[in-house]
Amino acid sequence: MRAFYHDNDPTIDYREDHDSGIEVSVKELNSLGVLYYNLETIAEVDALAKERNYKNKDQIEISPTSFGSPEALKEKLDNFFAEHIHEDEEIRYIVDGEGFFDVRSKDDRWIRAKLAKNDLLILPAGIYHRFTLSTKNYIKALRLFQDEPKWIPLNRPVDENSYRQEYLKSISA
Ligand code: KMT
Ligand code: NI
Repeated sequence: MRAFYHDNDPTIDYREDHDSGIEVSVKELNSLGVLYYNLETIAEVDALAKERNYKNKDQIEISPTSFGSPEALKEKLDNFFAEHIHEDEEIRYIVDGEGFFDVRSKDDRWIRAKLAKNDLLILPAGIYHRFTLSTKNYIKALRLFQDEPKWIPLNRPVDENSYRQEYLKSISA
């Protein structure tokens, strides 16, 4: 995993790294409520899941042939890349491939976490974020959840949302 400020260059394909060269530490991610782990085995993932009361998991694979048609794939990718929040934690463990999770800094800039195999990221409920594939066009990831999958994206702006409000409170403490 490498985290850095996004360069915000609209002339470069969005699947490129967009690395501004300004690195972001795990400590800085933690101050946004974002947790990062590097786990070698599924047993370690299962242990973490148990600790956080996650009872279920599924696997998502995204490649140019996923989701049936190119149109269906594009719709999925567009949804992932639209800035949004969830009312639940978003936990992703990368099994293979790579991808970018972008989260908003306290001053509303994009911080990009480039995740590859064995990286696990936890995004707290209420944080504005988005996801994209890299130019490798391939990721296989585990998604963990407590009961029913509740990953309905609520697109920005949802500033009045109570989970958003709670999140802002949690990072200002
Ligand atoms: C999300 O909610 O943004 C996603 O699930 C992205 C795909 S997980 C690799
Ligand atoms: Ni999301």
